[in-house]
Amino acid sequence: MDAKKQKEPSESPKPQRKILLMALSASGRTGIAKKFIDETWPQDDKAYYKPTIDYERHTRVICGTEFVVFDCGGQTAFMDQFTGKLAEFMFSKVASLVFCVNASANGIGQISRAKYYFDLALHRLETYSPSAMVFLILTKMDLVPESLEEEVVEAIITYILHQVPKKVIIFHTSIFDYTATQAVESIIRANLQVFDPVISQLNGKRFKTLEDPFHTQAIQEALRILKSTD
Ligand SMILES: Nc1nc2c(ncn2[C@@H]2O[C@H](COP(=O)(O)OP(=O)(O)O)[C@@H](O)[C@H]2O)c(=O)[nH]1
Ligand SMILES: [Mg+2]
Repeated sequence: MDAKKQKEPSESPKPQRKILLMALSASGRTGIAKKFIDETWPQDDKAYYKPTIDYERHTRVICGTEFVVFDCGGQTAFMDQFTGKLAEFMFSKVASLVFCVNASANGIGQISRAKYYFDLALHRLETYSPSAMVFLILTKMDLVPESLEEEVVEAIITYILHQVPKKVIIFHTSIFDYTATQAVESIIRANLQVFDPVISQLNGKRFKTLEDPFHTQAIQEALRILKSTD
C-alpha cells in the first residue's frame, strides 16, 4: 500500500459544539466550566478558582463530539467586548449559551446588570447563531435559605426572563452537591441530542428543579447512538 496514503487521516472531522459560558464575575461560571472539562475535579477545591481574564477556551471530546467551551470573563470590560467588538467571533457557530446568575444575596444585588448582559447576549445570539439553545443556571443555591428558595428562584427567573421570547432551559445548582454535575450532564446530553433535558415551562410561574427520572431510557438511547456510529 502507498505509504503516503496510509498517513492520511482516515477519520472525518469530529462534530463540534461551541458552548458559551457567560455570567457576571464571581457567579460560579468557572465552577460550571470545570464540570464540562474535568469530571474528576473536586467540587469544593477553592484553589482552582481565580478570576477569569478575557476568556478561557477548553475542549473535550464526548461521545465523538468535540465540545469547545468558552469560559468568558465576567468583568464589565470583558462583557462589553464580547457583546461589542468581539460579538461576531464570540457568538458565531454557538451551539449553546449557558448563562449563570448567582442566586445568593450578592448576585441578587447585581441582577439588573446580569439582565442587561443576558439580553445583550441573546440579541447577539439571534444575529450570529439563531438556532442555539439557551440555558440559565441559577448558581450558589446552597447560599439561599431553604425557606426562601422557591421565592428567590421565582423572582430571579421572572426578572431575568422578562420579555425573553426564546425558550430557556433552567437549572439550579450548587457546587457542593450533585446539582452542578447534573446540570452540565443535561446540557451535554441536549447538545448530543441524546434526549431533551427537563424543560421548564417559562411562563414566569412554573419551573422545575433538575431531575433525571429517565436514566434507563437515556442509557438505552446513548447505547443506540454509540452502536450506530461504530
Ligand atoms: N457557596 C457557593 N460558592 C460557590 C459556588 N460556585 C462557585 N462558588 C464560589 O464563588 C467564587 C467564584 O466562583 P467562580 O466559579 O470562580 O466564578 P466566576 O467568576 O463566575 O468564574 C469562588 O470562590 C467559588 O468557590 C456554589 O455553588 N456555592
Ligand atoms: Mg471564572
